[in-house]
Formats: sequence, structure tokens, C-alpha cells
Amino acid sequence: PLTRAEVLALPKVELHLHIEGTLEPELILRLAERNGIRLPYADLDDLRARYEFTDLQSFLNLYYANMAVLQTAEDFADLTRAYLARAQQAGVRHAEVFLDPQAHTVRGVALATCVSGVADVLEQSEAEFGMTSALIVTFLRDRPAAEALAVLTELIEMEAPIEGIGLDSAEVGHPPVDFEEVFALARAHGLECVAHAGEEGPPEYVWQALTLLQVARVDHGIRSLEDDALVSHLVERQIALTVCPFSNVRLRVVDTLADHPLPAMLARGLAVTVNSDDPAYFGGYLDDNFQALVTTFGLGATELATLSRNAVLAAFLTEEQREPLL
Ligand code: ES4
Ligand code: ZN
Repeated sequence: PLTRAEVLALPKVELHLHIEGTLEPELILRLAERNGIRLPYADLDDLRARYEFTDLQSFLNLYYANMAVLQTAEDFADLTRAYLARAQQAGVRHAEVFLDPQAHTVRGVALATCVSGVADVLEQSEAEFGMTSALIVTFLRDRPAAEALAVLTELIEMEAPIEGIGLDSAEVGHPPVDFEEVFALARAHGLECVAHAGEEGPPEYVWQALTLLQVARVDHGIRSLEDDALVSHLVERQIALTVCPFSNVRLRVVDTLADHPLPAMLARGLAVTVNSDDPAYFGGYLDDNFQALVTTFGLGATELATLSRNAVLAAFLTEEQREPLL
């Protein structure tokens, strides 16, 4: 098996990373103090004790509650800088970062505050951390599509520096079809499109993301394996799936990492990529996810190269930017 040093040295591309999911417990407490916010936690250990999840919703409850500490553009900038520093250590060369604006606007934070706090730091990622980056705003599917449409309209009007849009939060009962109009508007403005689908939801949601939202990549997508016609469709078109091994284990989508279908997905020829999703909540960053795959499945240099290459090909990069990563 590959060594830790070899795993770290592998040039990595991260395509599924929620910036709010990089909010570490220590930073939560520091920002709470800085902003004079009272949290319902006695101390760091009390907070850490709550990181045990039974499903996606049980995680989302903690994830959204902890965001209360993110108030100013400086808070979002500090969060983003901390992620970039950690990603650089992990060997990340390019990151496409999700931001959930509605998780902040619904609690009174201005859209420009969260977007510029993150975007201003991402703009410096190459100069400060030696990695390129892009911002993808994700809409909360468990909130009304009309609200997403209003936020997207505002982002377009303010000429926000975004590469694309995505769709996340509680999946079951919130099918992609509800967001057709939002994605059509995004496409009309030249924005790239991705969506979470087939994490907890059925293969039908993956089909909808592909055919109705016309996404370029599917976030998670692991339940696609239940539908052979869908697998064939994804393989033929080499549509990338941004798979998140630690996330799937911690949200009980799979029982243990050893039960994860990633090797089976690779064997079927799916364009699998490895991602960290919400690393502060799920037990590790991108290097840790790769390391665990190497340890659990004995993946070798060839498989890791395939996973990395899949991510480089699926990234929203110009050919000039892509070439040195291939
Ligand atoms: C998420 Cl793992 C996951 N699934 C859906 N929505 C999310 N938002 C943040 N992490
Ligand atoms: Zn996600």
C-alpha cells in the first residue's frame, strides 16, 4: 500500500466541500466569544460530544445551529482561510467550494457579507496557498424554490464572483424537479450546475438532476448503483460523481467504510471522485479520506491516479488551468 507521504504528495482536486462544513469546534467557540454569542454548549468537549449522527437530518441540525457564530465578513474570511491552509497541507491543488447563502440570509446576515467574506479570500488562494479555487453557491432544497430564485437573481444583479450553483440540504421529499426554474436561470447566465442527488434520495432524483437540471456533475450519487440504466448513462457520458466516503459513513448511508461501494463504482467505470464534504464534522479532510481508502481497500497508485484524473477532468477549469494538473 501507498505510504502517508505518497498520499499527501498526490495532487488533489476537491469538488464537493461545504465551507460551513469546515467550521471546526475550536473556531466555533472563538467566533462565539468574538461576536458575543451564547452557545448551548458547556465547553469544547460538550460540543464535540454532539458529533454523532444517525442520518443526514441529524447532522444538518447541528451544522445549521453552529452557523450562528458566522456573523461578519471577517468571520467568513477566517473560516475560508482556515480551510485553504488545511487543504494546502492535504495536497489540494484546486478546490471548488460550496457556500449556502440561505443558511445565513435567513438569520439576518446580508447576502453580500457571506459571499464577499468567502470570495475575497478565495480570490487570493493561488497567491497565498498555491491552489486555484472557485465558488459555487448552493441552494437549500428544503426551503421554497421561490426563495432560491430570489437569491440567485440578487447574486446575478450584484455580479457575484460565482462559477456555478448547486443544490443541497435535506434530500428526501425535495426532488430536483422543484428547482427547474432556478437552474434554467443559472444556465441562461452561463453558470455551471451541480446538485446533490442519490445521497439519501432514490435514483429517480439523480435522473431528474441530469435531465431537468442538466447538471455537469452529481454530488454523492451513490444510490445510482440501484439503477443499472442510470449507471450505464453515467458511465457512457462519464458524468462525474463527487463521492464523500467519510460523510457516507458518518451519516449512516453505509455501515462502515469497508462496506462503501467506491471500489465497485470504479470497477463499473463510473467517473468517481473523492471529496471531504463537511470535514470538520465527518472526521477528516481530503488527505484523510484518501488515506482511509488506501488502508481499507488497498488502493494503489493506479487507482488513486484515476480518482485524481477524474476530478481534474470534472473541474470547472479552463484547459490552460487543467493541463498542469493532468
Ligand atoms: C450536506 Cl452531506 C450533505 N448533504 C446534503 N446537504 C448538505 N449540506 C452540507 N452537507
Ligand atoms: Zn455535500
